[in-house]
Amino acid sequence: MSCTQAGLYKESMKILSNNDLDADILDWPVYMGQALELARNVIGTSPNPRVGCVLVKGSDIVGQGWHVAAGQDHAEVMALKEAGKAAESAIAFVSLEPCSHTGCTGPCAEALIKAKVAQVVIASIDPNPAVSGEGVAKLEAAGINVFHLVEFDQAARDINPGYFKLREQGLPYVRCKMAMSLDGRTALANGESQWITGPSARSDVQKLRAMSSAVVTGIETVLADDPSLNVRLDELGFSELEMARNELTLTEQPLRVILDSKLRTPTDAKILASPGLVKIFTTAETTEDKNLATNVEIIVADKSGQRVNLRSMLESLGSDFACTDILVEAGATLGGAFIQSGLVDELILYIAPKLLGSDAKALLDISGLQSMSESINFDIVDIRKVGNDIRVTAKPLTTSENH
Ligand code: AOF
Ligand code: ZN
Repeated sequence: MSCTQAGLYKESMKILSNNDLDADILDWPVYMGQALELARNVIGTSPNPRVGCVLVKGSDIVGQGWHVAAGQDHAEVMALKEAGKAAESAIAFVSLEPCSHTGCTGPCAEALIKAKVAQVVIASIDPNPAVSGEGVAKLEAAGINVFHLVEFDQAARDINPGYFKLREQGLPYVRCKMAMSLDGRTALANGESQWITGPSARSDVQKLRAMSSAVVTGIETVLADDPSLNVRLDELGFSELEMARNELTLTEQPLRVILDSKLRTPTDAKILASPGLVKIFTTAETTEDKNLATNVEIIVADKSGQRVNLRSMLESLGSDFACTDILVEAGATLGGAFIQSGLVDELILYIAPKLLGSDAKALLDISGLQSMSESINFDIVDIRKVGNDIRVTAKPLTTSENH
């Protein structure tokens, strides 16, 4: 269910479209745009949402804040700390409904009430059931009017696609990254494949990893390429400011996940040796004789044939490990399986300006398509040049959008 649908709102909260804005509040979209921009300051705050807050008094911004990492101050609290006494009678613009619960930190709705802000303007309702609508209710019960700038709703949700999808559908948001030559090939027939793309594209992939809660790969990739799949700070290409803002996010590696039905991961694989937690999903009957390090956990997964059931593996990453954003970095077989099962939300394709020829391996193993009407169709949402390569971001069309 979309959070803009009825049911979650308290009756008194005002839903404002840009066309409804009176002359004295015509600048509200500007401030909300700034709150959203602050939310984007940090690459990821998994499992928490990225949130930004701007406190405005008259035409002055008296405080700004954003959530830095789980366990740290929420955006509103950072902004209130900056504003101090000036927060009194200010308007708070927040990209997400202020929270009403005590989690790792106290309720932002109460902090705003205590600071005596005049009004609160939000871009989206928090889908967290511990909050959803309650933050608004708390503020209104204290006599603070809450407005929802509805035109910002989608943009606010797009800042945290995994956070919203996990709460609303029980599944994390899945990005599938692949790299290929201009003729759609990934590796020579002898398996030689590394470094199809240039250094800028590889640094871009580091950012994708840094914004993910987990990086998922298959045993075939582990055996063929022996990747680490970790975030390497020197390859991120961040400025000093970006480094400082992301310090806390970057201290933790994303979870690395190997789908390994027969439990063939070598004990000396690089992915196991680099810092961070590794989860191996398997369907093997016995897991006892594997002598793995303490950072590695073997999980006996639901089966789909002889393989790990991808949907229930994703559900488990969401519910057991609070993963909101998944990056699949796999080969043709697992990549194809993810796409064919409709579990990919975004395909991120790097295209290197080279031809590998028809003996080289194809991008994806997708078989069984009999006619054009069975093709898997996408909407291209972004194309850009990254170094000498091209990056295409595409979202699969649903069946109804296809026809
Ligand atoms: C806000 N502002 O900046 C964020 C919010 O464990 P905690 O205390 O950090 O709470 C996490 C929950 O708080 C998260 O699931 C979401 O509901 C909300 N996040 N809320 O008012 C913020 N990051
Ligand atoms: Zn909060």
